[in-house]
This record gives sequence, structure tokens and C-alpha cells, in this order.
Amino acid sequence: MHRLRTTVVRLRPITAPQTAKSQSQARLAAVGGALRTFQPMRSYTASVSAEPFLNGTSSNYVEEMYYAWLENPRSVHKSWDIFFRNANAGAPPGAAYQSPPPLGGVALGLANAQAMVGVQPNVEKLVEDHLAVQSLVRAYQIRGHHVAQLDPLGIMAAIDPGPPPSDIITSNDKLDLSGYKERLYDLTAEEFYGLDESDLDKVFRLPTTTFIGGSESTLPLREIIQRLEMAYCQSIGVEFMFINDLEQCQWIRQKFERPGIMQFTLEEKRTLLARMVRSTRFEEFLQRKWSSEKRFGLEGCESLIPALKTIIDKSSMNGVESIIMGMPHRGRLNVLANVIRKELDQIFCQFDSKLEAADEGSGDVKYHLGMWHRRINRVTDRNITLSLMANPSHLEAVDPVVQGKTKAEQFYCGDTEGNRVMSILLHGDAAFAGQGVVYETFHLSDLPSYTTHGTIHVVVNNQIGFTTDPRVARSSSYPTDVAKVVNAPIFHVNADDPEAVMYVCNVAAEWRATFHKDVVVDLVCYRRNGHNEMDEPMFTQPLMYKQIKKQKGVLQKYAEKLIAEGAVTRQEYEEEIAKYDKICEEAHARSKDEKILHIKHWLDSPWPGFFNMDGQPKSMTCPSTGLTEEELGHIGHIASSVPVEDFTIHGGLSRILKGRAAMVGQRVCDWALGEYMAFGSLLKEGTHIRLSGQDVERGTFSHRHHVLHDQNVDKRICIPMNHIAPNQAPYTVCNSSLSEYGVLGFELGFAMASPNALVLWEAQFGDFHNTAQCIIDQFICPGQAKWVRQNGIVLLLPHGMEGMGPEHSSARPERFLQMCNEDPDAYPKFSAEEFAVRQLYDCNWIIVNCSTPANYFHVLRRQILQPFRKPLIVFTPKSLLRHPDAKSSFDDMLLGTHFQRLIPDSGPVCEKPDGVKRIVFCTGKVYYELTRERKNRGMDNTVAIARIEQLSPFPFDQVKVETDRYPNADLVWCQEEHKNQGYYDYVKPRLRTTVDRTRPVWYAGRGPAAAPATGNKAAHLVELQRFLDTAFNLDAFTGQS
Ligand SMILES: Cc1ncc(C[n+]2csc(CCOP(=O)(O)OP(=O)(O)O)c2C)c(N)n1
Ligand SMILES: [Mg+2]
Repeated sequence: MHRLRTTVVRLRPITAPQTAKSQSQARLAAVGGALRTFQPMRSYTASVSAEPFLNGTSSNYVEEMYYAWLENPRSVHKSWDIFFRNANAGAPPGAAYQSPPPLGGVALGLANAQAMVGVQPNVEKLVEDHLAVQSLVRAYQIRGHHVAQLDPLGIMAAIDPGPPPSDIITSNDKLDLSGYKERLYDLTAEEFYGLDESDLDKVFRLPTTTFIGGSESTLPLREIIQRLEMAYCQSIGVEFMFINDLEQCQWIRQKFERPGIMQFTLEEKRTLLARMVRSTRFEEFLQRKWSSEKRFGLEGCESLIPALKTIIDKSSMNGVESIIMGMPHRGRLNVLANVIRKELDQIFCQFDSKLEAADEGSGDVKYHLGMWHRRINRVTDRNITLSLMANPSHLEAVDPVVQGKTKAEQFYCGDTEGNRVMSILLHGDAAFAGQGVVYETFHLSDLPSYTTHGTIHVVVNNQIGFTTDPRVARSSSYPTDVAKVVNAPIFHVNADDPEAVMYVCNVAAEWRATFHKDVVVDLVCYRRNGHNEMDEPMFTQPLMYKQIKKQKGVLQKYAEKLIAEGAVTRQEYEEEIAKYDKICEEAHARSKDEKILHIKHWLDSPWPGFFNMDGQPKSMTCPSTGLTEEELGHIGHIASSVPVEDFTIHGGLSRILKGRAAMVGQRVCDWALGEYMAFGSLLKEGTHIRLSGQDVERGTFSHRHHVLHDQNVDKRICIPMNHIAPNQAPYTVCNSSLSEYGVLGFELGFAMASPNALVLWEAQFGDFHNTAQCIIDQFICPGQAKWVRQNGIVLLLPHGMEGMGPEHSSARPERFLQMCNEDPDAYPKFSAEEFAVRQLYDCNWIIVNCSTPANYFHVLRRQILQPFRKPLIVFTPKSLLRHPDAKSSFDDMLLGTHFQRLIPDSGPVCEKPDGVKRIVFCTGKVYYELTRERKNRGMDNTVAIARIEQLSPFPFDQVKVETDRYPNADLVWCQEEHKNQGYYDYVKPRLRTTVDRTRPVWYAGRGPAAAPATGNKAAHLVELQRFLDTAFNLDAFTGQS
């Protein structure tokens, strides 16, 4: 209560009387005592609509005129003199103004008007009253929602408005203003805009910023108040006046203010009732059959179902063909049944825990599964595809994923304005206010490469989160305030008024179709049961639940209303109920025949044509990922040139491009060029590529330069990658908002839509992925196991200890490795030919740390050329981007070449392997430090160095070749990361398994630590030297066991 009361006081009218008082008092003091007949009042602004020339922009000028006239009537033009004198004399609205005299003559009007001069002056009252009415209208528009009857329970737990704002009269019987003010606020007449009872029957001209008049331009004050109340203080509370676009504000005013707008045909009412029947009886059916099962029922917000259906109908009418939805637990089964129209028997099967799953993977609980369904929309008779995305428990995490998938579908069907594909996001009140990813998702909504051209958000605002009251769950008045950051209008609506719900949903859909911007529908409702059906809510919300127990169900209330109106008969209503109950019973009977559960039937993103009829890969081989010499040369040429005319690039960039051209001439690639070769070739082969993340266009380390900027023309850019070949696929490279959670979620969603695109998200530095951990832990790592859905997203995570401090160093490989589903203690039983591909097929994700540009090139191409999709995590280099040795010859990228899971030592050790005393296994950049050190120590014959490029799945077979090759060597794992981090804990048991535990595995690397890296450069170098010493000291492990 307290919070809103203070809000109200704070918001108390920028009322004319108050502002005017202070301003004009100051002014009056200046002009002295010549003004005895005038009250201190900015009277000129009172009647903007009455005097059309008194609009906002002219008011300052008029103000000056007015004060000048007050001081000396002759100091202003005659016409102003007449105007002020007429107004002063009580001329009605519009009559005070007379045109200025034409040049060279005296206007007739002027002469007539002059006749009025001399009447008893009371202009200040008139103008003040008009100003008051205008302020009143505005107050309802701004704050009417605080007074609206939004809470079905009438206890306003969620809205907590305190007493009504002082500047709004809340109902007809309160029109006794003096009593009203006395009771509530002790306001003086001036504080209530100077209006009192005697003004109620006066007629006022309406400002142009309201539509309450319909075809009338003037109305009595009593009627104005009644109409404002009808528009803003019934079951709908509209929050929109913060929107900084006049056209949009006017559009909304029209939608809610026009008299008679909330009228529905008989057919609409009956459809609404039928939808309410389905929604209500579905939950009742589940409750009857499985009373002790968690289902997170919708009771208390049954109107969600007609709400969604209204949005879908209206959007279908507007041409939308595909809707992608994301939603939390509450009412999800109901949405699946009654919105998506999943077969009821399939839903009911999910309650049978004894049914065996037919698919691989661990599956998920029923209220997390997704769905995809194409059907005819009965209202529009048009095809519509509805998909509900599978999601984890983590509330709101699915939001950006839905957006990414929506964007992808729009992209693939060329829907550049979101006319055919759209998204709907559902939220709980507590989660919507509490989860930061909601904000991150809103901030994607208007960015060119991320917009989905408007999302309709629906909040199931049951005024509680589990056991927590709103007053301790958020600091904002409403759970929806976050939407204001993107100027999305917010329609609060009492969910116990289904017609009002239907109305706002129609407006929301129209808003999206008109402005292509986000909009929020806040369904203010209650939760009839506990958080789930097993929970006791009276422990924590006793009073609320006492009220809820008394609360009549919304279906019953609405049915009674329609029966009373004669829109349906009781018999028809009962028949409708019986009909739906029968449908449920029959489906339940059918569900008992089901013997097996198919998670596949709950797929939200089918990939038609990608798998064979059994849902398996079409082959189990991967072709060579190499290219022809010409292709390499051609792409290299594009990478080192500016393929458009008259385009001035930066001098530094010219040098970079020249350097690239020189490399192409020498048939070598650095990291950036290797990436170019992979992207360019895939684009040429028809694969869309999308690279997104913070500063990816240039590349954080200024190595990529995929977008060239004309140095002379603002915003003129060139993306050479889009000039590879005439029929190539488009390349999207986009700097993102500074978000990881939101943007990674978005790209994951984008990658879900099609297997035929390479979608990459690059972290600025690898460690920043931890703010997107939920997307990694809940979607990327276990997605296939939970939801039988593959995903080929690529994460590029810059990683490496380079003395840059605790952050910016480690992409935390240990975390990714720890989450691999591979058994470290079992050597895989695959044939030699299939070993690599079978391992890949079984893994939950692929983790690589490439040491050469060629290998990076191959792994990117393999991601598309392999016959299935797995997420790919790439630890990418920083200093290696420019390391003179970290280059690859074209020879390593030609046709017939492929990704090397392990790069064996090809140096002198190969000649006499028996003489090799140690084999050091490593991954990534440390290889270059090891080879330098080995050379310095003259140990090229005694120590072999093997690079494990693919960490997961672990290349057991190739590691075995190496351990067998050097039978007399001890085995060392060397890493630059700390011992409790990096790869050691992952690699050691696998190396042991490879050698059948016959040989020990020693460690050379940094000791255990809490922070990923030291902040001191000198300490960094000391540590480096120390572990290199260990790696090459052949006695380092002597005597240890
Ligand atoms: C990120 C996250 N934190 C905590 C939870 C545990 N949890 C599940 S439902 C819930 C309450 C959600 O309240 P609200 O968003 O209002 O939805 P309601 O259940 O009221 O429909 C909580 C805290 C969760 N699922 N996700
Ligand atoms: Mg809630």
C-alpha cells in the first residue's frame, strides 16, 4: 500500500492550479499590484481545444502575450487585446478569438467581437476550467489504470494502488466532489483542478487528444467523467502515456476511448463461452483423473485460453501463418490441448508413468515438452502453424530462444517485416519482473538483426510467485514495468471479465500488425490452488486464499451473464460442457491403449528432409571438408579486396588486406583467413551463415574485418563475404547488444529453425559465456537428450593464459568438459572406420581447441557436412591470431584433407620413436610454447608433443596410436591452465583408459587456484616457465607414483 500511495502523491497532478500558482505568483510579483481583478492563473492554456490556436507550441508565445497584456493592454496587437478582453468577459469556448484585422481594413468580426467587451470579467474561471478538464482527461489517460477494477479478488495484491489518484474521480456516486475530497485527501478546490459540483453540468470542448466524445466535440463535465471512467477505470487498465510517439498514443486512445467500442456479436460471445468451457473443463478433468499429479493448473486464469486464441485468430486474419510460442509451466497442458490442439490422448498418456519411452534420451516432464502443429484456423479458414517451444524449468530462459527461432523463420521465408511469422511469449508475474533475461530480450526487440517485428507478451499475473507476495518480489508497481524500456503499451485486464480480455487481445494483435512493436497483455487473475496442486497456499497467503475460496469461477460468472442477457440458454451451456467432457473421456479411453511414449511426437522444430523416414541420419559418413585450389584462391581474393567501386577503406585495413593477399600468394592462411575460407565456401555451397555477438563484425581482436566501413560516407558498409558467388547463400554478421544470456539464447533459437545454416555465437572473451550459463546448461548441453531435438550451434570462446588477468583468460573448458556424456573409463567399441563419426553421433556436444587455422577451417565445414547436428564449442585463440607459426598451408585445406582430431608430432621424434623418453599431450596455444621450449632445450629427439584438437568426443583411437608409437615414453598432460581447471581432470582418466591403466599420466601445468589467472604479468611468466620446466625435466616425476 505504502509504495503506491507515495507514488500517487508523487504523481499528483502536474495540475494546472499547482503549477500555475507557483509560476504565476512569481510573475505577478514582478508585475506589481496592477492585477487585482485576476487570480494567479495560467489561464490561457485552459482551453487549447476551444481555441485551436492555443496548441502546445504556441502556448509560450500566448503566455508572453497574456502577461504583456496584463501589464499594458496596448502593448499587444489589437486582436490579442480583444481576445483577452472577450475571454475575460466570459465568452464561451471558441468565441473569444477573432481573426486579426486584415491589412488595410477593419474586420467585421472584430467589430462584433468588440461589442462583447465590457461584460463582467470572469475569463480566468472559464480558461481555468478548460485547463482543468484537459488535465482531467490527461490524468485518466496517464493514471486511470491505477483505479481500474483489475483484481478479480478485489484485494489488489498485485496492483496495490493505495487510494485512487487524487486527480481522478472514480465513480458516478463520487461526483459529490467536496465529499470525495474530504474523505480521501482533504484537497482544496484548487487541488482538484479548481472544479466543483457546480461545474458538473457545464459543457466543455474536448481536447483533440481524446476520443471520448465520439462524434461530439463538447460534452458536459459529468459525461466526460463518466466516459473517462468507462474507458480507463473498468476491467481494463491501459498504460501507454509513456510512449514517446504521438501517433501510437492516439491510436491507443482511439481503441479504448471511443464510446461503444466494447461490443461483441452474439457469435463472438458464444465462441468465447465455448472456449471458456474448454479451458475450465480441461483442468477439471485432469483434476478428477489425476488428483495427486502436478500439472500447474490454470484455475483462476482460465481466460488465458480465449486470450491466446483471440490473438491467434486476429493475427491469422492479418496474414500471419506461423506463430512461435514460449511459456512457463502454468496452464501449459491446457495451452497444448486447447490452443495448439495437441491430441488429448497424447497429453493424457504423459500422466502414465509406466509407459516406456520409445526414443533415446532422458526426456522431460510433461509441462516442459514442446509441440509443433499445422492446422486450419477455424475463424479465418486459413492455415496456421503453431509451435510451442520446449523449455527448461528456468523461467523466462526460453524468451530469447523463441525470438531467435522466430527471426530465423522470418528470414527463411523472406518475411522482412514480420507479417507472416510472429511470436507470443507468456510469463508469470514473479518471473517477468524478476528475471533479467526478460530485459535482455526486450532489448533485442528493435535491433535490425534481432527484431522479430513485435512480440505479444501475455502475463498470467496471479499475484503470487510460488509462496512470495508481489510486495516482496519486486520494486515496481506492476510486474510488467520492464516493458516500458521499449515503449511497449501495457494492457492490464481483469481476467474475470472474459470480454475485456478478448478486447485487449484483439487490440494487442492489431497493435502488432500496425506498428510491429512489442505489446504486453497483463491478465490480472488469481491462482485457485497452491503453486502446484499438492501445495497448501493457506500456510503463507491465508487471507488471499480465504477470498479465493469464496470466489465464483469465471466460467460460471460468464455463463450466468450470457444466460441473463439471453445470449445462450442454460441448456445450450450445459450441452457445451457435456460435449467437451465427452471428448475428454473418449481421449482418456484411447490413451489407455498407448503402450509407448514417443518424445519425438513432442518435437517443436521438425527438420523436414534432413533425416530419413525413421528420423535417423541419411548416412553415417562425412565427406572431405577440403576445397579445390581455385576455391581457396578465389575466396582468398575476396577476403583481401574491396569488391565494390568507389569505397574508401581505412589505411590500416588496406595494409591488413594487402597482408592477406600476400598470404594467398604464398598459399598460407592465418586464423582469420582460415575462417574466411570456411565461411566463404559454405556460403557458396548454399549454407546460410550467421555470426553474432559483441563486436564480431570487426572481431574483438581486430583480426576479422568482415564489415568494411567507407571512411567518407556515413553508414556505407561493404560485406565482402556476400560477394563470393552469384548464387551464394546470404551471410549475416551482426554486432549484438551487450548481452550474453539473451543473445546466445537467440542464436540457439535461430539454429533450431533449420539444420542448413551455420549459426555461430562468439563471446567477447570466453569467460563471459558464464552469464549465459543457463542457455548452455539447460538447452545446449542436454537439449537433444531432453527434447530429441538436435542443434548445430557453434560457440566461439576466446581462451588462453596470456597475462591478461583473472578475467579475459579462461573460457572455462573444465565446465564444458565436465558436462560431456562420454564415459571416461570405457574405451568405445566402434570399428576403426566408423570410430570418429559414431563417437560424434553419440556425444551431446563437440569440444575442440584447434591449434591451426586449417583445423579450424575443417571443423567449421564439418559442422555442416556431417549428416547430423551437434553443438560445437570452440576454444579460440587470441595471440595465435597473429602468431607467425600459427599458419596453415593451402595443402592442409585441399580436397581430401579433413579435420584432425589429434595432430601427432611429425618432427625428428618420428625417426626413432623408441628413443623418445616422454610424450607430452596438450591442446591449443600451449603447443607453441612447448615446441619453442623443446627447441631451446635441444630435446627435439627425446620429447614428442601431440596435440589433442578434439577434446570431446575424446579421440581414444588416435591417442592410442601415439601411446603405442612411443612405448618407452612416459605420458604427460601439459596445460597452461590451473590444475583444478582446464582439461586435466577430463583428459587424465581417458588417457589412462587408452593405455589400459598400464602407464601413469603425469601433470605439467599451473597448480590449483581459485582464480583462473594471476593479475600480475611477471607472476604469469614465472608460472609459465615453471610448468615448462616440469614438462621437459625428464626426472620431474621420478620416484612419484
Ligand atoms: C529461474 C527460476 N528460478 C526459480 C524457479 C522456481 N520456481 C518455479 S515456479 C516459481 C514461481 C513463479 O511465479 P510466477 O512467475 O508468478 O508464475 P506462477 O507460478 O505464479 O504462474 C518459482 C520460483 C524457476 N523455475 N526458475
Ligand atoms: Mg504468479
